[in-house]
Amino acid sequence: MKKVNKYNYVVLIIAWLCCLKQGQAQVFPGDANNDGIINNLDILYIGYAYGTIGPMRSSIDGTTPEAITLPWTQLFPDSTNFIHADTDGNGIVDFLDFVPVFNNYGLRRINPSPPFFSEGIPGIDPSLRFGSPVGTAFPSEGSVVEIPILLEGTFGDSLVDLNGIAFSIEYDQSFIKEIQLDIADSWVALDSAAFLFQTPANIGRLDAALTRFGKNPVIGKGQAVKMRAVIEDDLIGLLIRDTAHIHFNIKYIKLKNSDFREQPVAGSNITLVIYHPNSIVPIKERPTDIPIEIFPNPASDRLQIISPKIIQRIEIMNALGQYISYPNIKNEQRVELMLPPQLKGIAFVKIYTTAGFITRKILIE
Ligand SMILES: [Ca+2]
Ligand SMILES: [Ca+2]
Repeated sequence: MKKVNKYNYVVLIIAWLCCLKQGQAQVFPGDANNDGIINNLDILYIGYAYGTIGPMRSSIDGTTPEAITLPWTQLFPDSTNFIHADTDGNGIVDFLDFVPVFNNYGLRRINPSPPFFSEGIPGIDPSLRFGSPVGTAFPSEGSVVEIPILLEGTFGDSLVDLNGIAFSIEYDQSFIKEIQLDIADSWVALDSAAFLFQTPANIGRLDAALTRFGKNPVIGKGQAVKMRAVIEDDLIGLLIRDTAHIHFNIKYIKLKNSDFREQPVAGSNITLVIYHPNSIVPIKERPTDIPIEIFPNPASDRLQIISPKIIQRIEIMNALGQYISYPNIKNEQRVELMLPPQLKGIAFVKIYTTAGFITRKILIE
């Protein structure tokens, strides 16, 4: 992100202070929802108004607040005037209007109206949740771990109506070099009519917004974005124990539906286990056909696993792709697992051994 240079920043602050008395009758470049704070929520408003045209403003430098002399005729459903979405003042809401949000990110005018986040209720509202990590089974220094972030209706089986969604990911930054999102396989962006905004994630938090271009909602479920986390290059000095647990949380979610009304969405969290490079037993990331016994099948609350080779790690995935990991299994050939009570129906068990891995389908009653 481009930094505002010191001089511009001072001019901007002075200009904002001068304009305080005018209150609502100002356009603060980048504050597309006119709440006094420039952040990822503004992207949703620019997205919704995308392609709209209206009166130009007099000066269009993208930094200085300007008095509204000629408001636009279009209003957002919350009564905000579309003029705020034309952040650069050139008379059309388009791609360039995202730029002042990047440049002025985090600035506030005096007496902002901080947003209220109505938290979604798991099992009732749609959810924005982490799926199964993809990548090495034992993340260590320099590893790249990809984790899909799924946006789906209640219990993953209903669809979500969306024009845009903003959210933040908070994470423990001690062992993470960077995290980044992409929309390559996103159901929101299948037709390429969507834009992903993200702040650089280097302070334990990433703010993101995914918006459609214009009033152009989509209905669907599944992967909304993919998170890519890169682990620090040198863990030797950082990790005291064999492993560390890194927590990622999805918070501050605001979803706007086809009417640009707010839909509460439940957030989620995930814990990633990373390994000290000296603690990793070489793992064979290839399938094997060694005779591993898994019983009983159907199972109820526990599962026995007996392997002729040493078991290094076990992962269980339910039919919805939700993932449970038992990473701390080491040097055992016989393992008894307690199954979580909420895990019912078809599940997949992946067992990593020193000879390679196997995947088996089981039924949990
Ligand atoms: Ca704002
Ligand atoms: Ca514009």
